[in-house]
Amino acid sequence: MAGLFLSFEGTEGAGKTTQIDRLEARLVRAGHAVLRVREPGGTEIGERIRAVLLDRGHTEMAPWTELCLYVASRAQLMRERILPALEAGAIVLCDRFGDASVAYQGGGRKLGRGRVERLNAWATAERRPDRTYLFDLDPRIGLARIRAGRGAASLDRLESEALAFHRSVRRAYLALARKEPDRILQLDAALDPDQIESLIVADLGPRLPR
Ligand code: Z5A
Repeated sequence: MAGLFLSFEGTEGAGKTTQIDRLEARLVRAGHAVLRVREPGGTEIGERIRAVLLDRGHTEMAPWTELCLYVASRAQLMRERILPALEAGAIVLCDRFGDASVAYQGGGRKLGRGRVERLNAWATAERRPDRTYLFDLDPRIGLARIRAGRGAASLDRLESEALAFHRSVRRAYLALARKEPDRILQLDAALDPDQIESLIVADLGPRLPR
């Protein structure tokens, strides 16, 4: 399939949105067709699922319910927006994708990597990102960045989990990066934003459509 599918992953406050903003602007300036989406969400149905998932009042949500909702949002996003954009030759910038379910639900909620990966394959028509940028950061630093930016009262349901949960998520992401070094580029998210941008641009250059 034509097009280029890029995903951006990592724990909270690691700087994904900051870098996607910069990359999107750079690619559009260079004349590329770009689709930018986020997970959960990115479609009308997905944004409604997102509201259910991140609602701090939903403390009773079972881990399997949580996983199925993330995967449902992904299935919709894939069919409605990502696959058509790739078929049209666009560069897709996706703020989180299937690896997030492996890390958060497989690792953080302890549902197991293999089962989450099988669900992901089914929901995404087995189309995986061509390249994934993993922003690795001590969760204490990431959560402090979010509190400084938004205030502690605005943390969503997942962000409000205990530090041990966020550490499990980080370990699961690092295990994925070790397992798939050809797809996943691990970045030190404690670096300065300009340095991180340079690393991404250098890596992406040879992969861009001419
Ligand atoms: N989730 C899941 O459990 N399972 C799944 O399958 C999927 C998701 C797909 C979605 O939240 C939640 O759903 C997420 C995972 C879970 N939850 N948690 N917890 P979201 O979409 O609302 O948020 P997010 O994806 O976690 O993004 P974020 O936390 O808002 O952070 P970010 O995009 O990585 O960072 P940022 O907004 O670019 O930067 C945060 C702050 O740090 C900001 O003030 C920046 O100015 C600053 N910043 C950025 N870069 C730097 C550097 N390099 N140095 C210093 N400061 C920086």
